[in-house]
Amino acid sequence: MRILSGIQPSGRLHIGNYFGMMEPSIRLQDEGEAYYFIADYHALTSTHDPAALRENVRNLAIDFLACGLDPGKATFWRQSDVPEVTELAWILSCVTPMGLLERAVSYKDKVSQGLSPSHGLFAYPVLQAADILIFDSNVVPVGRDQKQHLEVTRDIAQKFNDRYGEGLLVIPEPRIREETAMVPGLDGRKMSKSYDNAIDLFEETEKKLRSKIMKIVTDSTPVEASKDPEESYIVQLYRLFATPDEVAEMEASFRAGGQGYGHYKQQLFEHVRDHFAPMRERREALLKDAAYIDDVLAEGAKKAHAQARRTMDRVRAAVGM
Ligand code: AQP
Repeated sequence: MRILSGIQPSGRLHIGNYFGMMEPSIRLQDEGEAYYFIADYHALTSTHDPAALRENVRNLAIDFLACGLDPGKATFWRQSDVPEVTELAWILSCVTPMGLLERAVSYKDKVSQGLSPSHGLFAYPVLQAADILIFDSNVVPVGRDQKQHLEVTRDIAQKFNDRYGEGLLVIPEPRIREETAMVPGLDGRKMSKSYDNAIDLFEETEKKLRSKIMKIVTDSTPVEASKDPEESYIVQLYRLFATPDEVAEMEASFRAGGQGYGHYKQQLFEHVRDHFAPMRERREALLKDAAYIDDVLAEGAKKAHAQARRTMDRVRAAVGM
């Protein structure tokens, strides 16, 4: 089984990225051949400062390694080190119906958030399809926001196979875990950099982390009154970090009343801090080892490149090149 996933170097990572993509990818690296990449071509749709892009790539590599990505098990590279994906994206563009892309909600979302409506942003799902298909990927671990893009990838692969030959491209399956499919942000919408509602994976200080968590939106139920845990973003986030017993205890305490939301936020803060403490420590060490990061990405690029070339030989021959 080949597992593939990518993540954009478009700024600081948040715990939605972690639970939606990074943590499942890290777990899956023991279950098959894992291929994970830093999607810097994709980031060009939103990051236009070259120095910032370089820095984001490096920081993302450090953060992913600190969280447990093991380059001994997984191939880990920078997307632009395998430029063949852009060639495949063009070839796939020629079998992609416009209607398929016009229906993509993510393009409309991003434009409504203020991103410039470039052709790159519109064609983003085709490049994403190329990323996945060039590595003959079987399984793609993602958050729920990527479900439609995965469907687009499957449609494009099928259209290519219908035109040029059954079985030429492997049709991938998304892997979306219900419990972490949509991590809520401070305001209950999907946690996202663009909504300014994110808790960073590595907030600069404990104080900053705590003050972020204290900003989680709550209602005005009085301290002594019973509260509905199902309606609380604090509980939704707590479920990601606490044991089932701890969650049951918090839920019971919500229903019983007698505690203010600040009390529960403090509990959540302690869990988040402790969960990421060992990773934070590894990150400090990695920050001092630039050569190691360069080596990991160079080694990963070599392996990914070899695989991409094999697929491209097959694809070029199939289309008549
Ligand atoms: N809130 C989330 N819950 C679960 N999964 C999430 N992902 C992102 N947010 C959540 C997953 O993270 C992976 C990387 O996605 P990306 O590189 O495309 O980043 P993104 O989705 O663009 O992240 P943001 O913060 O939402 O960025 P902006 O604001 O720029 O759009 C994907 O697997 C995604 O599902």
